[in-house]
Amino acid sequence: VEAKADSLICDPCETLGACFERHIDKSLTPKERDEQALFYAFAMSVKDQMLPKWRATRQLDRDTGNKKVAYLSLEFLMGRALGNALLNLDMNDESAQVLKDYAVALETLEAQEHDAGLGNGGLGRLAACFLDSCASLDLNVTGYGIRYEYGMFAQKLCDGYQVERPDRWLRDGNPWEVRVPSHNVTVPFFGHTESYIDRDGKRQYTWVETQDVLAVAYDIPVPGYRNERINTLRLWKSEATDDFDLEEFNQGDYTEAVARKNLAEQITMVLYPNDASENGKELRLRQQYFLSSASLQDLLNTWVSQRGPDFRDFARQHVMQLNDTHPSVAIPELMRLLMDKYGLSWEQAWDITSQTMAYTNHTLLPEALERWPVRMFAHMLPRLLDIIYEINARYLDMVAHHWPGDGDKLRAMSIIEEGDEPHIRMAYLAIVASFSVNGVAGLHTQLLTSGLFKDFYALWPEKFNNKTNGVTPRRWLAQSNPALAELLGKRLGEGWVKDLSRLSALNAFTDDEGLLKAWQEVKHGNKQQLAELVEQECDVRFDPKMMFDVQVKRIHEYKRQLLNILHVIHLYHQIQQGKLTDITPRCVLIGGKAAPGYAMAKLLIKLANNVAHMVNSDPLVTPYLRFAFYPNYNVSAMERICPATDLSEQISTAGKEASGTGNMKFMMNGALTIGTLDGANIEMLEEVGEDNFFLFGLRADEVEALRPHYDPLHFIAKSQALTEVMNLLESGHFNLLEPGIFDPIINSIRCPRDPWMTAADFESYRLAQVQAAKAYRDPHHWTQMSIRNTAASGRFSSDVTIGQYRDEIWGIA
Ligand code: DL6
Repeated sequence: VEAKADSLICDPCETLGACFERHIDKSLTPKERDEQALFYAFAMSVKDQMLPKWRATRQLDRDTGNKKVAYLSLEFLMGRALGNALLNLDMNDESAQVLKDYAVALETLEAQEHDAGLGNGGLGRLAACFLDSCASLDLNVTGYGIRYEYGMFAQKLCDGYQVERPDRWLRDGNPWEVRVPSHNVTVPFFGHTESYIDRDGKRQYTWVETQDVLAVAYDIPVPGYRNERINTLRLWKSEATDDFDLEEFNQGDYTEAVARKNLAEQITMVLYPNDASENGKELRLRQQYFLSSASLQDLLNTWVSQRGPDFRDFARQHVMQLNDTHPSVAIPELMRLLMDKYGLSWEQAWDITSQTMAYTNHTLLPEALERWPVRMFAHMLPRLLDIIYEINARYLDMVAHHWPGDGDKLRAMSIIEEGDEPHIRMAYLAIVASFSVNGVAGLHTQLLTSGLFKDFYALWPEKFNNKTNGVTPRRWLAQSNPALAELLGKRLGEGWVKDLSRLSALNAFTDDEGLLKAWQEVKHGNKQQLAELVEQECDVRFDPKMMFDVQVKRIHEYKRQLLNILHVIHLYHQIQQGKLTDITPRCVLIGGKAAPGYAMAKLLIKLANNVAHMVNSDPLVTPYLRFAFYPNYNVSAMERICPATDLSEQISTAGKEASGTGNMKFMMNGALTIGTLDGANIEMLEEVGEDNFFLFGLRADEVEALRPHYDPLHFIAKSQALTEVMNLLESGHFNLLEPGIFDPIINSIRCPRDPWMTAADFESYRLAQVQAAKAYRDPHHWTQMSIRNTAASGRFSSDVTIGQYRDEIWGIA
């Protein structure tokens, strides 16, 4: 959708109502005024209301010339924008008033908005929470990302199997974006490098005969919470350049020109739907370079337009935060631009690059650590490969100095991994060139510095730091749980939205019967709403009187949805056997998407659905147990799910989940966690105390110690419950019409090389579940624990995390 020039020149004094009327009159005939069209017009009006402040923010940042941060990320999982904008801008009441005249409810319009699903899961959603916190803390931070035409796929279930459908989220237009052609840049690909001697006798390099792609900027406003700041999320769209077309046309090669145009446009066509696994595809590298180059050119162009081509102050004024290694090709690209375009020497360019780049690691899983074939770089980004080789050569000199005569160390630490097919290790490149490297939770950072990046830590201990993740309390409490927000407001005043540590004041009221009752009523109301949604989406009836036990996140073996399903099978079996002591009626909900090529994850979805079918169709079982798989789990679904959850499942194999952020959303909304000592669970447990958390399972060091002699059969034999579960699963009870389909799952549990050690943790998990069930039977005590969880969640506001990035990495005011 092209920027509507007229919306840009709206009268700054125009009210929301007048603005809405203008949009409706201008663009809609009375017949066209359906809910979708009204949403569009309304969102345009809200955006119009933001324009003066947005402009003023840009002006202020230009005038003050303060240091600025570019948050580079291949993913921004923004979800819907309307509710969040109205909350932050304090326009809810005004909106309701305006919409009264049109006889349409605000919620109805909000429901029309397509989720901006420009991310896979935790990493992309973290970027979105960070943008909200940066704006709310009044920080000059711009998000740079890709405007994918197709976001995260829509998940359908067909006979219990996941089926992927394209997500054309831009189908009805995007009212929030403004196309900004003045920021267009071109990004080169392919071609080759040439060198020449310049007038000063110095050797210079150029990258020639490139195929250039146009990067077009689309800006999205990011309003701070009740302040004057509106930051920008700048998303790049790839288009064919005009020159490129013309040249081909002139040669009369029409079809070739059109085909090339398609190639250019392909770059930003689709988000890769792989969470925590290597993508490895050429198009993915093109996306990474496209984002990195366009964003850096944009920053350099802005600098040069304000300061001229003098870069002596540039490093003092900029930080590029790399959200994982996905945009790490920005490192050689910044070197290239500074040297080849602006004539800086290697040393000058390196000083700037290594003082401005900061890298966040989000995973320890080896398959998620990016390595690109040298061959692919040589073909697609030849000039960048030269630069990477040079960075590596200089850096290896330093390694050789530190570990003299140690060839193995050189090989192990080299940015280039040797072999039949040499690869570039992007994490190593990112560490070498960054002034800061951070993990996303205490344990994760500790495992990075003692394991994966141990040698680098020995070389540069000062680079490494931890920044435990957080989530924004605006979206994840104030907006998604209005009933609880109101209750908190009554008890604590409104200040908690900006300063979540104020929630700790709740601890003083855990014996206040009035609060306990109100807390229970809020949860019950939220559960009623979720029950309606589950019935609508899953055709399963959830009873709000039962415990809501929820695990929603990407489907991955390390997250161990399997452990949860095995526990459901155990409960089902117990109930069928009439062993009803210790049974607390519960509704179990699992939701999440599997990467389309991840067969085991997809099979887990099928297993969950088949087990759910058996559970829900047995009238002896359903009074005690119901089980549903929630299809197409996304940000908007989570907004409905987390306020209604009693028990949050955070059950990954210890040492595998870098942090988790869903765990924090549930905690904020008063769910109790059943979890392992993994990721940020550890810090959550520290905050809330063992009495308010259901802890189980091996610790990370125990997992590693057990690995060499892991014997799942021993754990199965030792646990009567697990033996029975395995027998039932192996009998084909859940797949009578499809014999053998679950064999890969069964074999994985029985396999001594099972990296996730499901069998090892089952019994401890089951016992923790018994504790949770027992605790739930005492509503008074459960509610106290629930309040303590919310009270202890202040540390997990992304405002706290961003405050630490600001002070300890970015050094901005
Ligand atoms: O840091 C955000 C989020 C963490 O909370 C999750 O624990 C972690 O699994 C996730 N990592 C990824 C990996 N992608 N890559 N690379 O999404 O990051």
